Amino acid sequence: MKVVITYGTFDLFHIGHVRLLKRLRMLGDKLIVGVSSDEFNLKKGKKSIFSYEERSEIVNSSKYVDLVFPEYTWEQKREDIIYYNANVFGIGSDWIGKFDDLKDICEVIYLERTEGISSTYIKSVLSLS
Ligand code: C2G
Repeated sequence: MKVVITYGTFDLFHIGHVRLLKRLRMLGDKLIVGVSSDEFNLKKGKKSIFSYEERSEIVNSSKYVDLVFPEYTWEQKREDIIYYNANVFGIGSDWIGKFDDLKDICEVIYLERTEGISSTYIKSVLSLS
């Protein structure tokens, strides 16, 4: 059983998120996702529109996702990977190189971001309408 793990805010769930989760799921047999808590979001400098409860329910509704858990800190990844026996850590290419320190306990993969879409872009379009 090959377990893939990833993390993110996943606010205003959009096609970029879907395509990332789909590709990550194809790398293994199970995909587990750490969804950033509202508090951790603020530490990331993000103010999400939807709460952690709503964002995690939306991510969990994806057919590509098997399990969702809260992401509270930058540092919890190593412990999570060990706890969930994850074989692959994957994330979008905007993070390239940032999590190479995890390579001693799992495969680390950066997948191409989907161009032209982001939660920030959606907010900007909505604020203009
Ligand atoms: N993503 C993507 N294409 C986009 C937008 C996002 O592939 N157009 C990917 C990001 O690269 C990330 C995931 O979707 O892998 C979630 O993106 P965000 O919700 O912006 O999360 P982020 O702030 O990158 O959080 O500890 C890691 C952080 O929690 C990652």
